[in-house]
Amino acid sequence: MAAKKHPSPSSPASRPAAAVSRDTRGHGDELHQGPGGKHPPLTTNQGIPIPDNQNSLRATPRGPTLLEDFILREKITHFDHERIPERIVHARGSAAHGYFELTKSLKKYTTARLLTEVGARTPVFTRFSTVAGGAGSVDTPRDVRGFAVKFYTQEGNWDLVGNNIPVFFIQDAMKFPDVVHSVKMEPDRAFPQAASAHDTFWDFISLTPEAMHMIMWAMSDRTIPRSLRMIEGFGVHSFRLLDAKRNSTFVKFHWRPKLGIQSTVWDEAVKLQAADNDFHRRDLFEAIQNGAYPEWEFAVQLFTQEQADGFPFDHLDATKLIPEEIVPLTVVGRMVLDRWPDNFFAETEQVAYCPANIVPGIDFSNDPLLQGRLFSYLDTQLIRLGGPNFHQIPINAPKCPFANLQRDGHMQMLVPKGRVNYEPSSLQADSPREAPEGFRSHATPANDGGKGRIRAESFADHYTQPRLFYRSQTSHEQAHLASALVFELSKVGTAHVREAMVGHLRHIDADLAKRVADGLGLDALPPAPPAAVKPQDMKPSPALQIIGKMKDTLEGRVIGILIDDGSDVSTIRSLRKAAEDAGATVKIVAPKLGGAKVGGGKKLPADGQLAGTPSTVFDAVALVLSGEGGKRLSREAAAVDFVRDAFGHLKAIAADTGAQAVLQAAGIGKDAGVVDAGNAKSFIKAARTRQWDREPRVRTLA
Ligand code: HDD
Repeated sequence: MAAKKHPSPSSPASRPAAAVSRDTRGHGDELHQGPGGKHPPLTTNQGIPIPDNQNSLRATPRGPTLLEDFILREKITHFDHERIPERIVHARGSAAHGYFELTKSLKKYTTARLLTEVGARTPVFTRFSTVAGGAGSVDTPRDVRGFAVKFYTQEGNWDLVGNNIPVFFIQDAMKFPDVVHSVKMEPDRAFPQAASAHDTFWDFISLTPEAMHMIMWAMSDRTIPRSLRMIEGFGVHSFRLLDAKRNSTFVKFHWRPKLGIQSTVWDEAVKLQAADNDFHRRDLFEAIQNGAYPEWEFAVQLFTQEQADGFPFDHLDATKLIPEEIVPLTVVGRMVLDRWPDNFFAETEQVAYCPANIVPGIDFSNDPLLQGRLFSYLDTQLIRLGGPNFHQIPINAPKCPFANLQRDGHMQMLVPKGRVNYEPSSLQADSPREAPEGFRSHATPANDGGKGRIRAESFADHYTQPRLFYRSQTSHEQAHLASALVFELSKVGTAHVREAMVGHLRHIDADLAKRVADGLGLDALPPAPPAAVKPQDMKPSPALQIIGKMKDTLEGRVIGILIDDGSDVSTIRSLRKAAEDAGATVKIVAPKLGGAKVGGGKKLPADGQLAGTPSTVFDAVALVLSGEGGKRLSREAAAVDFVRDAFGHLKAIAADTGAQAVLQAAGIGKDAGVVDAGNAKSFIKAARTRQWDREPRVRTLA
């Protein structure tokens, strides 16, 4: 029977009963099916060709459906199981493929081939994540960012599972479920999602003095990054490098972004959650698609046991960092991310990192937080990925040969041959045997002191390093940090929790405590809790800043130019050229996506429509408008907000004469960052940084 023309093969309601046929091939034939090509036949997972992917098998044309329909059942069953349990932490992430290249050999310290063969490239898969939110949460909450790198080395997979902060909340893995429970949605009400600003988190923190150093970092602008391409990464713990004789050198691992480190301001991060939930994911995707491959330097801090013994802190305590001024960083390699995954689920979701994945020549330290992690990750992957064979999933499988006698289990993908699945054995010439050159542990002398649930006294100083961090910041960053504490604690309903936190701050810095107490409207400073160790003053470390370290560059940044009908085309052109010459990407924003008729009547298409493309997604903005356009847009809230927010977020603004009406409607006066659009050079200069001096004019900081 000839098929009639229907609007969609999946809308049977539109199909007259007479046109229904048991043989449905042909329905939809006349519909546009996309570009031509060589399409493989659609099959079931058993390879059985499927002739009809539109209709289930029914007893009659109008039902019921038959249980016999194995094609339907297979399709629905698979769909029902499409979600696996998400990660309990770091559920939301974005990842990319790339490579690590060694630029300086560490041969003197380690046998690990990836750290000794200069010029050799090791494939990597790197996943960035937020910690607290679910897989579908937003990209820009105030949160620590995970920075996990899987190196597929010739000697097996090495996973460096770090964060963008060099310290952690707790000293012992025993406390991990508690800190995570406290920060996740509260269990009775299931909110807030992806936010630490609530009672349970601050209740736990206020009762956990060891968390104070991490809290300083978490309340700093480090947790509201501009881009994943602009974050630092840290292995956090001390690890060991082992030479051929198994002599050990301690090492801390660092990643430093080539584009420099950069953050947003808090109001911008909040508004980005509305502007683009996927801001960081999209930014990473677009950079890689455009060939602007994100890159990091890989650096190490190397130190001996003797040096460690002389530190005024215990390097095995993950709440402590080693200032660069005490042990400098040596750059030994670089990582380039140059390929977006083909499939999000298969790769980014199923990748399973584990700090226990380590290669010969590298070893663990005794850090009790690391020791607990060595257990946790494999355990979580077993349930998350459904069984003991998840290492066979392509993204997790080593790229070097691997062989052992582990067998069977859920989802066994390999088909091992032969009789021998045990060792020692003598029956099979190709059965795997021990590798004498394989992974060996450092013969670390047993610690003094007996077995027990004991926290070392050398872990007891909880306030010296938070003080070091706070006092190392620029005054702008100190104000941001104090304001972040006020913001978060203002969301805490329980007065004694707010007060307990301010009490801790008194040990860190008296002025910080006062600023936060003022910001919360406390009448008096609450008492400081007893401190096991009196905090010391360490020499400030400017390396802990962001503002002081930002690169003076526009490379990798995005400039938005707002236009409308009648805009001056030569101004647009010269701004675009100057921005692109400086390494930035330019996006045109207009009231209509189709674009605007610029001078000369030619239509310039837009990259974003004004209502859906606020200035939060740009690093700096320009408004090029005719007198008419300026008047029109001064009555358009999206345009007024565009420029008002850019001003409030301390961005450079270029405006021509026509655009002044919009600036006036937004109440924007002149300052060093508001420049004439005709002067592209001064705009680019202003755009290379944020206008920090403007901040006191636009908001009250604690
Ligand atoms: Fe963890 C995931 C980083 C302490 C238990 N962690 C996870 C991820 C990162 C980190 C980046 C996401 C990996 C990915 O992209 O899939 N975790 C850290 C850092 C820590 C840390 C830098 C401290 C220095 N973690 C930590 C402790 C425990 C865990 C102390 C448990 C005792 N972490 C886990 C986990 C996760 C995880 C529950 C969740 C999903 C996963 O492992 O694969 O096992």
